[in-house]
This record gives sequence, structure tokens and C-alpha cells, in this order.
Amino acid sequence: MPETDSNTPIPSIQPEIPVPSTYGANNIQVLDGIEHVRMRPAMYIGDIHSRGLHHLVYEIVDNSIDETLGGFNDYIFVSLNPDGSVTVIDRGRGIPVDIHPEKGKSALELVMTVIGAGGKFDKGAYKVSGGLHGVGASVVNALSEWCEVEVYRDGKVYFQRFERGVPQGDVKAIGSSDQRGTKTTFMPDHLIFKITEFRKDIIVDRMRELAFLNRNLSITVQDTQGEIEVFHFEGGLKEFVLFIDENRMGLLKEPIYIYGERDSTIVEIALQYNDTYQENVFSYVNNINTQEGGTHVTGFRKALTRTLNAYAQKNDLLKNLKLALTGDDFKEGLTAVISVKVAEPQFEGQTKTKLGNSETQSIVETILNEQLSEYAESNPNVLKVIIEKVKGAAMSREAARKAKELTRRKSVLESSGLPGKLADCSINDPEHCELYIVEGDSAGGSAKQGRDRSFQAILPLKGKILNVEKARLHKMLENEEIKTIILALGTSFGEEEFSTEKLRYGKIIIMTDADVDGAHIRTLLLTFFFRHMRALIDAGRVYIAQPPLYLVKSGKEQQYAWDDDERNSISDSMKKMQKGKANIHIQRYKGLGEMNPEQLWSTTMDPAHRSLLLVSVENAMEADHVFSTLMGDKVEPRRDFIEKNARYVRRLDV
Ligand code: 0RA
Repeated sequence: MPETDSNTPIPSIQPEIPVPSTYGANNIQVLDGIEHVRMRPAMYIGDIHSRGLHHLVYEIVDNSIDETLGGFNDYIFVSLNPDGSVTVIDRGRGIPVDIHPEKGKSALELVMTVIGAGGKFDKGAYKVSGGLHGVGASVVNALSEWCEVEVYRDGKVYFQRFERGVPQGDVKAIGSSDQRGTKTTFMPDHLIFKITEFRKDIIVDRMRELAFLNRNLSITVQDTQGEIEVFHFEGGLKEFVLFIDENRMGLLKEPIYIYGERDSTIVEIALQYNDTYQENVFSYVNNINTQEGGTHVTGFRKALTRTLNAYAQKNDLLKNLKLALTGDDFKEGLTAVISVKVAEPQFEGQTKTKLGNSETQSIVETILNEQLSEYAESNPNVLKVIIEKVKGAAMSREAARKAKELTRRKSVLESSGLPGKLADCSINDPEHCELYIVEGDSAGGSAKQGRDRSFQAILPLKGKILNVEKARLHKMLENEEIKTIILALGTSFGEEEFSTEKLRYGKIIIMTDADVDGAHIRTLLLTFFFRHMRALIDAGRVYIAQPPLYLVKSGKEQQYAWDDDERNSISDSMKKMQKGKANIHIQRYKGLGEMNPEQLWSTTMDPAHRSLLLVSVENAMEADHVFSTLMGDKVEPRRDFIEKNARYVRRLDV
């Protein structure tokens, strides 16, 4: 994603919204609301790029999900239409079309035009409302060139059309039908969005997730070619965990599944242990991914640790372990999904994705304690496997502690504490400093000569770093390249010691060759940052450099190209200036080392001309899936993934 400020209001270019002279105060308010959304779309949907665009679909789908949570709907159809619009259909109760006594307008029109009206309607017990969700269909409507709603209700079909949020006539009956439900079609406004093309894979990821989270729901996605995928998982979260661990070896025959209700809170949990060393816990409240966790996750951890610990003690399974187990020991190789449905969720935290309801913690804790101890009593063999895994984690924790002490002492011995290979910059205000992590000594040499040494530091790596997907903590700390990176960053390492505040650079820029090896090294580095320094990615500190792929030369003229299309259009235009007589020479850069220092500076490192890709994680569950596919043990899924995704890879962005 390029660096942009999506909070900038959208000025001018907006077509005037014609206002009939008979409009009263109510309507002026409505129009003010719509105009505000169009002036500051990022306030409502996050940004005006790909993320915000796809958010429009989620917003409409959320309304259908509300109907599902209320028990009124079991089917959602999402179509990416050839003209660029999107259609969402459900079989819920249908948006009411009767006239609101005070406002003198149909409920449908109010839902579609009054910003914030969505939440005021009683849509059932477990409303979706967290993070950016729940801004309502009216926001989607305001940001659409046009939007058409059909309601199937009371034997009739009702219809209303809107343009840039403004109704084009009242709702009217246009036919009869024995169906129930709502059909919304909208065309995202190209005056608002920088990107207006929907990506099927992004939509599919979220629809699959929603289908896992709502076992009674069937979701169909149709793409612009008319191809259809259906998501329906009767096993619910159990199948979700199997999907997450598709590329890992499970230790239990099947995930453990827990379901319980108490005081109108619904708790659903599935968990599995696998043969890796990471923990993957994904949590949801009313179908919203709670990235920052919250009380439901705290309740889960407490109950898991307590129940397993108590069982192990009681059955004398820890006798030859010389250490006491800690909460962390239960995390190694754990994959779990926690989904709660809460009537009045309180969202907190930086991104409003942390559940605050204190009662939810004890509800989750109680239900898990009860059901997991019951499960343990009747499945002693499964418990043996889990406790063995936990003991292994405890012993490796001890080994890691010793290894860490060694690295600490060693870094103290080195006079500056910085790795010898690092060519540091001269200023030391982190905000203005950049660290280039570069593949190989020759590219490192070019980068060192080409850089602006006042604020750019260069760290050349000696080839491939360790694949951290398969390594335990202490193995990682024995790896020279990893140690070098940690020392250069200055952040320290590990759950307790790591701190973004100690980061010595404002930008960490991965700069690798444009070949297969380069892509591999970049993936290894991203795996490391994602698994062990995720906070740096979330803080927007990690970037990928974009060296050009081609140099197109004709006589004295030369231009760089970043992809095949650009290369072709440059060479075409060179031919036309020189009337077809041009002698065009195209050089394909395979390695950074093929560029001289000046070229590397002017194309890739100079802040005035370079373009960097910011690495961000849209969906942690999907990112985990990609990394475990690419870096895990199983070969088949990796081959499938690469074949399926090759067409999305242009400049191999993330
Ligand atoms: C308000 C009230 C009722 C249903 C809905 C909204 C509703 C909204 C959407 C949006 C997409 N699909 C939807 N389905 C239903 C309840 C109406 C009743 O009591 O019959």
C-alpha cells in the first residue's frame, strides 16, 4: 500500500446535490449528514483505498448478519457484478417499508439516508457494533454513485433508488413475491474512492470467516465471471480451527469443542495443539475480530491454564519436571478460536477491538472450566498428549532463558552493542532514521555507497535467515543473522523485553533482489517480523523497497520501469519519438548489485523519488494462514497456494 493520508477531506469535484425548495428541517439534516460522510469518508470507513472500499461490502453484509444473529436469516448471497457494482441478498425479515409517523418517511428510506439510524432500529439481541463496523447502510449509500434496494415482504416487492445518498423518488411496490428478504446493489463512487475494483479473494476471506462463525449460515459468493463459491460449515469453529491449522500437524485427533450459554451470553470455543511452537488465538465478539483481545480472551487463558494445570497435578503427570508451569507454557503450539455473542458489547482499546465487559470474563471462565474438566476426565489419552507438549514448552523456556542471558552478556561485551556489519547513520533521532536490511554483501556495498549516510543505515545479510516458522525461541537466538537484526533494531526480544520504544529507526526497509531468492529472503524476514515483532508492523514501521525491474535505453535517453506494462509503454513511446528507427535496449535487473550506487539511490532509496510498500496486516487469521502455508512443513498446500495466487503477484507485494 502506498503511503497516503486518507484522512484528508475530499474537496470540490463533488457534483451539487439538488435540493427541492419544499425541503424541511429534517431533510436539510439528512443532506448535511450525507455531505459530511462524503467530505470525510475516512472518518466513517477508515480509508478511501482498498480497505475502505471492501468495508462497504462488509457493512451491508453486517446488516444481514444481524438478521442471522436474531434467528431470522440463514442465507447470504454476495455478487461482484461485471459493471463494478456489488449485490448483497439475504432471506431475513426485509427492511420495513411502512411510514414513520413523525418523520413522514419509510423506515427503508430512514435506514438508507439517516447517518447513524441503523443502530436505532431494534435489529435483534446481538448487534454487530465494534471498530468501524455498524456505521450503517446509509454510509455505504452516501458513498455510492447509485444504490438500489429491493425489499421482499408481505407478498410484495418494494423498490427504491438513491444517487450519492439522495432518494430518487419514494419507495414503491413494483411486483409480488412469496419471498422474504432484502437485496441491496451499490456502485462505489469513483469520485470518492481511489480504488473501485473489488478483489474476490478479500471478499471471500471475510465471507468464509463469517460462515465459520455462524454454523447455520450459508454464504454464496459470485464473481464477475459468474463463478460461484459456497461457504457453509456445519462444524462451525471446529472446522475453523482445522482450516487455520491446515498446514500444521495436529497433535489431537480433532479439535476440542466447547459451547455454552449463560445470562444470554453465548460462548463457543474450539482448540487444538499442533507440532509448531507458536500460539494462534483468534477471538471474536458478535462476529467482529477482536484484535486487541479483551475479557473473553482473559477468561479463556485463565480457565485453560487452571484446568489443565489442575488435571496434571491431580494425575501426577508433572513428576519429572523440575520447574513450575507458567501460563506461557500452555501457549506453545496452541490454536484456538473464541467466539462470544454479547448483547451489549463495550469495545475499548486503540482500534476499538478490545472487549471490555467484565461479566464476559467470568462467563467464559466458568463455561470453559466446567466443560474442559469434564472433557479431561473422559479423554485421559488426549490430556496426556497436551501435558507432554506443555512440559516440552516449559523445558525450552528454561533453555531460552539461558540463551538470552548469553546474548545479553555478549552485547554488553561489544563496546557499542551494535553489530559489526551495520553501517549506521550519523543522526540518532529514530523518527528520521531508516534501516535498510539488504540481501548480500555486493548489494550491501552499493547501498552503503549510494545512501545518504546522515539518516540511512545499511545492514547487509549473509543470505538466508532462519525460517522462524519452524524454530523455537532459543534456536532463533543462536542464529547469527537474527541476532544481528535484533541488535541493530535495538528493540530487544521476547515477550517481556521487546519494546517498540527502543526502536532505533523510524522505518525498517527490506530491500532484496527481484528474483526468486530475493522473494524468499523477503518472506523469511516478513515471517520473522510477523511472528515475533508484530508490533512493528502494526505501528507502520516495516516497508518493502521497490527497485526497478528494467532499464529501457535508446541512444542517450534512458528510463526505468517497475513492471512489464511500464516497460512496454516506455519502449513504445521511445519508438514513436524517434519514428520507429529507435534502437531500444532493455536491461532486466535481477540483482541490486547490478545497479551502481547512484542508480540505486535515485531509483530506490531517495525519499523524493522512491516508492515504498508499507507492510500491514488486514486480517491476522489470513496472514497466519499465508505464512503457515508458505513456511510450514507441508508441500502440497504450498504448491496449491502459489499456483492459485500467482496471478495476484505483480510486484510481489504483501
Ligand atoms: C429494521 C427492522 C427490522 C429488520 C431490519 C431492519 C432489516 C434490515 C436489513 C438490512 C439488510 N437486511 C435486513 N433485514 C432486516 C425488523 C422488521 C420486522 O419486525 O419485521
